Amino acid sequence: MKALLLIDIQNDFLPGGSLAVPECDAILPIVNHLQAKFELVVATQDWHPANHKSFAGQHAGKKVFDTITLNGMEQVLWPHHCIQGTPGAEFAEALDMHRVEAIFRKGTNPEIDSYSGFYDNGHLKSTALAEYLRGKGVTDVYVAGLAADYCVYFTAKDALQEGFATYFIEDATRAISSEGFERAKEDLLSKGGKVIQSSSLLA
Ligand code: VGL
Ligand code: ZN
Repeated sequence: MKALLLIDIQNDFLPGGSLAVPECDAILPIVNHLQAKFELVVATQDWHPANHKSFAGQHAGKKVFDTITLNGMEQVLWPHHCIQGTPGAEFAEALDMHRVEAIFRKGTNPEIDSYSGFYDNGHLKSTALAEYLRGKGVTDVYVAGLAADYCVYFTAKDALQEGFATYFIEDATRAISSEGFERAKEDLLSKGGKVIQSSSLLA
């Protein structure tokens, strides 16, 4: 059974948002069309408290995109984004949510970032997404959404590690950096993931 995971398609990552991913509005019609091809559609939602330690504003003298060590792990510092209950954290207006059966929120612990829909970045706590998918009989996971080089990539990597056949739908995602996009694809391919185009599903 195939599931489509819609990763973090939220206002703050869209044009005009605080952490806008270049050209990402192009994915919206694609992810809306794709949903009809899946028996199960699930979304993730980046959902940070206002004092989240991934925000550059929480660290005196640091700026956006600096890298620090946070609780023993490398952490990129981001602009404020996807703060719980704010418009920036809402799903994109143009995203069709009718068929989304469950929403997995992540990034709620201020002390640790959480790119993957399955685990925080330290793999300390699970969201139970893997158990949810297995409980639904899912064997194949297709990832789309934002951003390709962070949350989509980390979700796909964990999906592979959890034993799901994993497909990264290249044209249904956009990256923060083009180098990051290439690195993500290469790494997923090396781990047994597949990189596909939406046309192969829509045909
Ligand atoms: C994301 C950076 C920080 C993402 C979330 O959804 O890719 N990136 N928080
Ligand atoms: Zn975030």
